[in-house]
Amino acid sequence: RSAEVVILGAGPAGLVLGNLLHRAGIDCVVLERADRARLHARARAGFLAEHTVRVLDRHGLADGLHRRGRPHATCEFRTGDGRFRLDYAGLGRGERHTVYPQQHLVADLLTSYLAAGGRLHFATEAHRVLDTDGERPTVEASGPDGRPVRWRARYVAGCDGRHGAARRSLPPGAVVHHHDHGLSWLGLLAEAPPSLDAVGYAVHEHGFAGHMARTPEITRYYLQCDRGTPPEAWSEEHIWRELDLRMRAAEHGPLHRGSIVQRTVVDLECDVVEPLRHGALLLAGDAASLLTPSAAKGANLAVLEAELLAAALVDEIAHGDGRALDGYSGRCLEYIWRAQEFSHWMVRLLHAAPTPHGVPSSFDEGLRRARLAALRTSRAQQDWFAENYVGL
Ligand code: RFL
Repeated sequence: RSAEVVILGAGPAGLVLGNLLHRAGIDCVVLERADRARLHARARAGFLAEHTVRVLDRHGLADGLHRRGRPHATCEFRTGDGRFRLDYAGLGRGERHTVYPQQHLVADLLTSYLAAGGRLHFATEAHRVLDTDGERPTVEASGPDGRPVRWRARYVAGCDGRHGAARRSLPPGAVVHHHDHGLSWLGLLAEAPPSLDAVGYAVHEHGFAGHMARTPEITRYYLQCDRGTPPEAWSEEHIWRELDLRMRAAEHGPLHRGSIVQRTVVDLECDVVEPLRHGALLLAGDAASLLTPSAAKGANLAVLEAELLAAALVDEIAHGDGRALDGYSGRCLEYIWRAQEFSHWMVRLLHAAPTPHGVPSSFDEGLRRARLAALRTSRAQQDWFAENYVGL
């Protein structure tokens, strides 16, 4: 089997790329390990930057998002010293987020791609990409029945996340810059309406707690937990008690409780692959760079990179102009490192660095307090925050 471009993974990166290539008349196919029902159910990100919305708008992929997404532009920080709010649409570049659950975006992108006649194979797992330096690289995969399938391509776009086949197929020259913050968050979805009209970031001696709206019925919460905590370790009662305590509900108002319908432990790790191009293998999205969820950058970068990669591949394949493809890695890496830097700063704003014996040093704790104080009191710092929080 063959296609000009074989795209691994039907997440935001792979599906934006697939939609754009298919519309430009480039022969492509998407191979996706999961089935369609699983993709529709996989709740992850929710905060889309204005740049992301502009990209999706430009290509007629934003109908669902405009119908059902909601604008969002406030965050609230809670500590032992009280709380303060930043209305970031009035700061920095004056940009806001659109809250639209990632699984809804993925469903829209899938519908649009398939309706336009795009080729996609569900329940098909890529194992390896071979001959990335040759004329016709090959993807070894297995289909829904488990039988091996081989796809030949001119280019392979690795949009299959951090544990996908693209990462496994990197040549020895690829560098993966990795950082582990040594911190973990229990990520929760509660069947409950949002408890405040803002993203809530709470810093407490028990650890960080976060609140992020998703839909009127579903809210995401995060609770910092010890590394290695199994997702099921805490009872629902214990979870709500910790959320109440860390979000200081007694002081600032109760949280709307509901059943916990999803739990994942996220280790706050991040990495960047450099470069993003290895011959005919090109990386985008989490396959290119993993970010912590601290600043909601991952899905936004995935969309940005997919648009750049689509334009570069169209230039190369349809017009024989390889300049944009040659520049793809360098261009994306500038955005990636900026996003990594801001996400890193967010982690340091919300946590003191852990030490080998677990307790953060009082010095690091002092720095964390100073960061938050600067954000509360300095307009320049608030503008910088707003620009980086929503921008790319
Ligand atoms: P995805 O979405 O992981 O899609 C990759 C797809 O590839 C498939 N796959 C394979 N297919 C074939 N063969 C293989 N060998 C394969 N291996 C994997 C997978 O089934 C999947 O369908 O990657 P993509 O497209 O790069 O998109 C990245 C985003 O999903 C990710 O960065 C965000 O979800 C990160 N993130 C957030 N980003 C934001 O911008 N805003 C947020 O508010 C936000 N919240 C979050 C998040 C990530 C979270 N998790 C998962 C840690 C909240 C959470 C809890």
